[in-house]
Amino acid sequence: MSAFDQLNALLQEIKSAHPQNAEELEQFRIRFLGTKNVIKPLMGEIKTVPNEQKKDFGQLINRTVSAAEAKFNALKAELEAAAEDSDAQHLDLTAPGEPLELGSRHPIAITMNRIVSIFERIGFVVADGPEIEDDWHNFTAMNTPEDHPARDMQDTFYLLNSTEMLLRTHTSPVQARTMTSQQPPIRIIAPGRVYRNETVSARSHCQFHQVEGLYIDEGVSFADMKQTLLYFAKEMFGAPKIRLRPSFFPFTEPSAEMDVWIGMDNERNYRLSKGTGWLEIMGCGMVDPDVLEMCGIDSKKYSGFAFGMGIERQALRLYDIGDIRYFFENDVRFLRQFASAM
Ligand code: 2U9
Repeated sequence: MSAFDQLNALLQEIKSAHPQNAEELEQFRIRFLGTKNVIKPLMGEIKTVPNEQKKDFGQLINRTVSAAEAKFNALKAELEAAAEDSDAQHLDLTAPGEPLELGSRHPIAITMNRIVSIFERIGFVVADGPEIEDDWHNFTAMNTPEDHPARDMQDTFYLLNSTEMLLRTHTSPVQARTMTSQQPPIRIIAPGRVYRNETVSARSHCQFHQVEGLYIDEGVSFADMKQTLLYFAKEMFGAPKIRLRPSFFPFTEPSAEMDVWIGMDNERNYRLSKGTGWLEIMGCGMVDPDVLEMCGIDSKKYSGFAFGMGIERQALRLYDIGDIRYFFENDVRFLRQFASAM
């Protein structure tokens, strides 16, 4: 048989081949495409072919090799698709699922949610507002004088040297926005992140969280505030009693600091209360009539109380954490410890 005929026979064989499985496909590959394939020896035969047929012979070689490659690739794809199909048919829908990595709530969120839900139970609704505020809502409406140190560039983050726009220093502008957009009764709780230009240390940070509350209606009194805060102290800390000490804030008059009784019958409470049994929790007071008027509320008809507390400080105590910076590092070895606290 001439080299021509042998090649043509191989080409026919390639075209009609149909391996049924991976093993037969491998046999096909070895025979036609392997290092010792059957086409190779015929390539050497080109020297025995008459000159005028050399070109045709070369082309036939190329066609045979190409046909082998094309057939191999097509059959390989076919077998792989069939294997996938049969995998799908063997899908065991009753097999146990892959376990999912569960995240956990951040300790600040847990603490904030606890505080918020205690006030929600007595009719407060959550309000929120922008973290980038204007000077009016953050300071002017809150009765903060022009020369108050909080307004200083040293203490507050202003945007691009603007004197108008800043990162809110408390959540109070949320209450100012509510008062300018609706009339009493107003009973809101404003949780959120606030910013102050402070050196970061174990005790302070340039960002932290607050929950503030505001209640305005006809005839709201200091006694209403005391009773509301006592309810909160009982729910949050299981405290039997509270104590109010005189204080000062530009936006409330009179103003007070609230302490809760945690006692000192164990070492931890003795240490937390510095040997007094009292733990300082929040500031509070009757909303200054000037603040009401500035936000469009008639101070002769309405009165109200407000309070505010820092969340980090509560969470540090609640979980006995020694350094505020842990809250913002997002180290999972720290965060994982609150997985069951919700
Ligand atoms: C309006 C009127 C009054 C919110 C209040 C405090 C007292 C207070 C601080 C505690 C430590 C914030 O976390 S802290 O830095 N806050 O002591 N906040 S009364 O008074 C308001 C708010 C809004 C319209």
